[in-house]
Amino acid sequence: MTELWVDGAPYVPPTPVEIDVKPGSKMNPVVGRPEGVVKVALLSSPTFDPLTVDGYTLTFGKTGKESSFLRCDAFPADFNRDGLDDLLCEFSFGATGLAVGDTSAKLFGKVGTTTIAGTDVIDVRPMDDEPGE
Ligand SMILES: [Ca+2]
Ligand SMILES: [Ca+2]
Repeated sequence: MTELWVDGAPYVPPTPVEIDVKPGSKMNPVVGRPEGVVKVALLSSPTFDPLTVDGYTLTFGKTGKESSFLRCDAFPADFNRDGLDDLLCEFSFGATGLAVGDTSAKLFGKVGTTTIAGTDVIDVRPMDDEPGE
């Protein structure tokens, strides 16, 4: 069996986690304003507690590797009403590499030595087009 090595360590594929760009919105319209903020909820599952993620390892954007992290809420909330508390984090749109016409966004982060990965749809709108929900 061939082992893939990355940066001197065996490659372990990221653990998929569920994320929700703009909780409460399905199409996730985001105005492409450089100073804008994109809210992304990290959704809990029986095997994933977002509070165990080190916020400063979170990257989010077109490829998921963009250093756009701003902050996470201090208090978790249950955004998808499944009884498990989720964590809302904020990212700087200008650093996401996302542009008008992009339809998906990715997120990576670390829990200890485990890499997590999530993706969601996004609808990047021109700056003169205020989005509906
Ligand atoms: Ca959403
Ligand atoms: Ca939840």
